[in-house]
Amino acid sequence: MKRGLIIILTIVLCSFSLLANEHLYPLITNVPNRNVQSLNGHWDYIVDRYETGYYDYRLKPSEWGFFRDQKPQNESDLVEYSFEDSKKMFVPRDWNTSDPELKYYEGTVWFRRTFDFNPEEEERYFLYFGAVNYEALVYLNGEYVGMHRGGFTPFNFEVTEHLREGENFVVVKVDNTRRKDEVPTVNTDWWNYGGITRDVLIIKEAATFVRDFSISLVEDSYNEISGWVQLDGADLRTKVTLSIPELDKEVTIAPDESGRGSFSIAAKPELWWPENPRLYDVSLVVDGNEMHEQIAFRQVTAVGSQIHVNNKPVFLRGISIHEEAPFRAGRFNSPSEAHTLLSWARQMNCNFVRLAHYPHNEYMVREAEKMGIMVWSEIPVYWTISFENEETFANARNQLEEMIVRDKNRGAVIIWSMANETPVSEQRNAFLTRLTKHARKLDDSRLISMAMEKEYLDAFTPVIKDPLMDLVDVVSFNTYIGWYDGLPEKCAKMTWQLPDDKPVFISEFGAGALQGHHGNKNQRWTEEYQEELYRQSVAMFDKMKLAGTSPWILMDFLSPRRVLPGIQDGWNRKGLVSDKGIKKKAFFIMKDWYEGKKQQRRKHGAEGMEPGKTSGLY
Ligand code: GCB
Repeated sequence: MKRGLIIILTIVLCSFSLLANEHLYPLITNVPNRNVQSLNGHWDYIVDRYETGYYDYRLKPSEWGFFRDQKPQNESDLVEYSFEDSKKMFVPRDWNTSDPELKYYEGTVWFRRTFDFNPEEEERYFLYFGAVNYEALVYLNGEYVGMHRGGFTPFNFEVTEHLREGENFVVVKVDNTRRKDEVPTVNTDWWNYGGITRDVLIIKEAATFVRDFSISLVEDSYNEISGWVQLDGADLRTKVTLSIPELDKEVTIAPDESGRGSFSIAAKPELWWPENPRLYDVSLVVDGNEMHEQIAFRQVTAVGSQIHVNNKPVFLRGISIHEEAPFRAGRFNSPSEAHTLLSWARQMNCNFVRLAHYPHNEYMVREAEKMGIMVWSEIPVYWTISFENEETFANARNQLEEMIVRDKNRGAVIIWSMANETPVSEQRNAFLTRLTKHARKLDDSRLISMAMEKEYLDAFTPVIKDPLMDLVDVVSFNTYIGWYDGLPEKCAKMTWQLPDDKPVFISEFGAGALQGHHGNKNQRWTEEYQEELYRQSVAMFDKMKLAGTSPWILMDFLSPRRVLPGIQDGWNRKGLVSDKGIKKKAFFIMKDWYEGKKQQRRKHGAEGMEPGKTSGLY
């Protein structure tokens, strides 16, 4: 009886989790360098508060949903919606900042776009979304294509059979309702921006093509490059030619019957460093079709209490960043906006960014790599996720996979982070242990971390006691001494007890200040308070053995938790730069402290320098 129940439960669970994501095609990577037709632009949209476009009046999924994009054929026809006559929104964009009526909206919006297409025989086509927050149901020419959950990672479907000559239409039902068991859960400190927030593309590929590949230096080696290719399509044994012209290397890869082939090349590439972000062009040719990618070769390891990049200790001069656009509210959606944010980080003397609290736009990671900025990338396992729920785990694992699959070739990414400020419990420990093991299985060439919390042994002795410290490569924690925990002067009294067998990283600290609001150093919300907090914090850090810091946060960001009138008005004010792009006083404390760190490293033999090189200012 009991056994029967377990079997039934398992079947129910399995079928339920299958529903979480449907008909997804294995993720195609290196999308910015592929042959694509963009579907970005103006889309028609219908705000559907009651999901009338999905359910019938018996609350059953309707055959006549909005995905059909019906139009009355004559004056007697009854059709109670019209994409044509609805409002238009530029995609990619969050709806909250593109339509004032939708600023606080959480629910369903239907998007439609028509486009002309000429499918070529023999070619294959994939509909690709950079990200949709949160749930996307996708239809092409009136037919259901598939669904995806998770607001910050890419997904794609094969649509070769759905596309037709001439006019086509794609409809996406987007739902950003927060739900307890999702990832993230209902409670966050950021805006729940809904919509098609990243690029929409049709990828065109030959019958057989390289769907994914990996290339990097062999662990511990500086003179061997290795990796694999994954073919997709009709002839999985087709040979692939991989070349790196600047190294004068070429190798022919013979995939097995599953399309997987590995390679190894003796080569000594110039290394990627923050001060010299060297990228190599790599070309992959299958059946005469060529694809390019730009690759950073480097090593990253944890050695005792230090983080080493290319065998030299580095101090991570970081800053935390949300994916919000400079000079306007909302998600950013262009490389130039990513560049502006990263330029501010650069001006602060950063060599590292913590991309919080979810995988950012691929533009951001690629831009950081080009600029020589190292990256921490994380998934939204944030605060009080449903750790006991197996489906929540499957969802988090899927988001982790999509993040790693997309960015595994980005040498700039040196840390995968599993979670942020999650409350210790047996279920949480088990959840994060499984997730971490999975991450290592997917990619054991990077460091693993998660932002933990401190405890106090006594009034002035903070300590990290998280049981998962043993699991991670870098022990990271957030601390708000001087803001949520006393006044800035409290920092001077602290005697930290930190592990010394692993690198220790402060993943957050900070204070709120309204730019332009001035007062004395103990007056909350003034630039002077924030400045004092930073002054006291860096003095405290000077007494600690740290591998780096990433203050919270580069720029003010929207959050519904932040309601104080006249000060917050919906903004988390811990930015070092205001929402208008103006630097606050504390920015310069951090800039100077990081400048000092740079100089120190320079004196003690430049960090991260290639053997034989002498200049090393980064
Ligand atoms: C934290 C969270 C971050 C919040 C920040 C704050 O510890 O990790 O997401 O925004 O504090 O401002 O309170």
